[in-house]
Amino acid sequence: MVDNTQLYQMILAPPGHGRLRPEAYRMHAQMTLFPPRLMACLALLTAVSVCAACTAEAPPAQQSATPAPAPAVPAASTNPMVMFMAPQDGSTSSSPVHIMFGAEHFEIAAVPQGTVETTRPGMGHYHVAVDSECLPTGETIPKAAPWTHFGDGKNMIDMQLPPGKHTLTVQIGDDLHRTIEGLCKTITVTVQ
Ligand SMILES: [Cu+2]
Repeated sequence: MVDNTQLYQMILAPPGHGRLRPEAYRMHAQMTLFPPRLMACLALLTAVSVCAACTAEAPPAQQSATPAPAPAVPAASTNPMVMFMAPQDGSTSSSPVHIMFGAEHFEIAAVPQGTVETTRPGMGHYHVAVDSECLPTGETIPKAAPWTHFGDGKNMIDMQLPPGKHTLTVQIGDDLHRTIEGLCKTITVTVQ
């Protein structure tokens, strides 16, 4: 026997309860239309197409692996270095000689004002010497001839030189005027 309350609940069933039925029917229909074996085939096809995509993308991956050594070359050239922008090595010029320095992968900066007790990594200033070689690494560059300090951070000077052949040396020193490994360059010029 179904009393009135049960009948009422059957007629006015909660909406959620009502939706379960069509859902179940849809699932049943899917199982009928796409039985597990077909679903397995579809899954396999999907896997094959994914693998095909992998194969298609494989050649670019190999191509990008081939030029990989190329960036290693610029990486090696990131070493700090110093050079003469002018005059050219082996050139002849009249006095005063216009001398200009350049640096790569190193920051040229004026020595800080006041008492300097520490150095700033990767920063320094130019020094030039006439008829003198590079000083050993870590040595303090004398504030005397033949050395000229560019503690203001400048990179050029017009220098009076006697006629004849001269060597010019540019060497970077840190804020305590100590030489840094690899940051020295010597050229030869002839003054008319
Ligand atoms: Cu100095």
